[in-house]
Amino acid sequence: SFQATPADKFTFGLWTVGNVGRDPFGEPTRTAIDPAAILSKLAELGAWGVNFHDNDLVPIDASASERDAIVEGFRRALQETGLCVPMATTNLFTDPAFKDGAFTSADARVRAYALQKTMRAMDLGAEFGAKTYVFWGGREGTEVDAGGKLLDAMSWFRDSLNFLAEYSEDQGYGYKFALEPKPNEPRGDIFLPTVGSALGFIATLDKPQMFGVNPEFAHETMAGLSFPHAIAQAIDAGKLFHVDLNDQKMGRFDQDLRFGAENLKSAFFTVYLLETSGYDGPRHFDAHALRTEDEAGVWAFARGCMRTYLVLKEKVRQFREDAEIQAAIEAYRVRDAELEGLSKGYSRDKAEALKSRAFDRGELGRRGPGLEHLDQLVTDLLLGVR
Ligand code: 3MF
Ligand code: MG
Ligand code: MG
Ligand code: MG
Repeated sequence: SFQATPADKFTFGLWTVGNVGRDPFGEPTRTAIDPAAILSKLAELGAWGVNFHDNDLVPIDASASERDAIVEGFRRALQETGLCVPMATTNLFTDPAFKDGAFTSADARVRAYALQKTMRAMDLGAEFGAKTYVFWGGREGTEVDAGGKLLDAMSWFRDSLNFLAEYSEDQGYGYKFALEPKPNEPRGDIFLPTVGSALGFIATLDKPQMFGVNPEFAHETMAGLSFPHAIAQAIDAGKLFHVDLNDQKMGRFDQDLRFGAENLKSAFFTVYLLETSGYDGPRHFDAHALRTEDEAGVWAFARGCMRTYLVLKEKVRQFREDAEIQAAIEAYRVRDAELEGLSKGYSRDKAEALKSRAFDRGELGRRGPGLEHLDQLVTDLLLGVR
């Protein structure tokens, strides 16, 4: 029936179903939905949890008593709906103070304020039991490189993340941090633009084991890259700490489309990787209803994200049980125990054996791997005619 249940671990950001349809050229097309109302609808649709930026919940200029009242109300709504808060994050992009970056601002005061705001947001997330803390460096970037901060920006970013990792440990929060790469928008060029860049940067941090990535389908696609390839590399590195599911046409502005709306085959291989790799984290949707939609459209969007995921999960099951598909995959691989032994784990003998081995290059080049056949089987499966 493809009806979501909490066991599916679907989560939405308050900012996603709460999106009011503002864009750079137009005013909001919907009125804001109260967080408590969002929670009860998400629970009714079978979601498991919600995530938020500090200011999705508590306005940036709220007084201490306003904050406490909001937190109390939200806690009640969570109890009533049974939803959890597995992830939290900071809004370091909306306020004009962050217009030229937060952790990578050339203004030391902004960098210090970004640390203060993030520590307070980590406190807020911890109050609700969040265990993953996401860093999307939305304003960490430039349009103008003449300011000469490209190298400084990397060390400022590193210093901030090292500081916040220590803060988490000092407070006993137990956060795992997930860096979310994006190539551009809202900045002309955003630092750490892809999953690969983020993985490279993590290796330079003081406590790299505390850091992983939060890849987003739309972001890798905006960069012209393959999302399944990106998450495969993250999984291989043991760094897939969270995932932002949505969709996107390549080469466009940031669209945040409903999961599966545009690139069904990549969505299928995304679900395949998440479901077969042991990934145990939230299946988080970071997307929003089209600006054309009213509130009914918002809930159709949310239901659609989860439904498509579950349909694709069922397709993954069929894919793995389909004898013809599995035979085509097996036929694609040429196994050779002797050569595989020689190719792995260097020794001088193996090197000599490989160097003196005769290979039939012509034969290697002539072999047809059967990928057209295999890919059509997958197409048939996804089109529902298998
Ligand atoms: C922007 C994004 C962000 C991040 C969020 C952290 C507003 O394109 O994807 O959403 O996902 O800040 O979770
Ligand atoms: Mg995004
Ligand atoms: Mg987006
Ligand atoms: Mg995102």
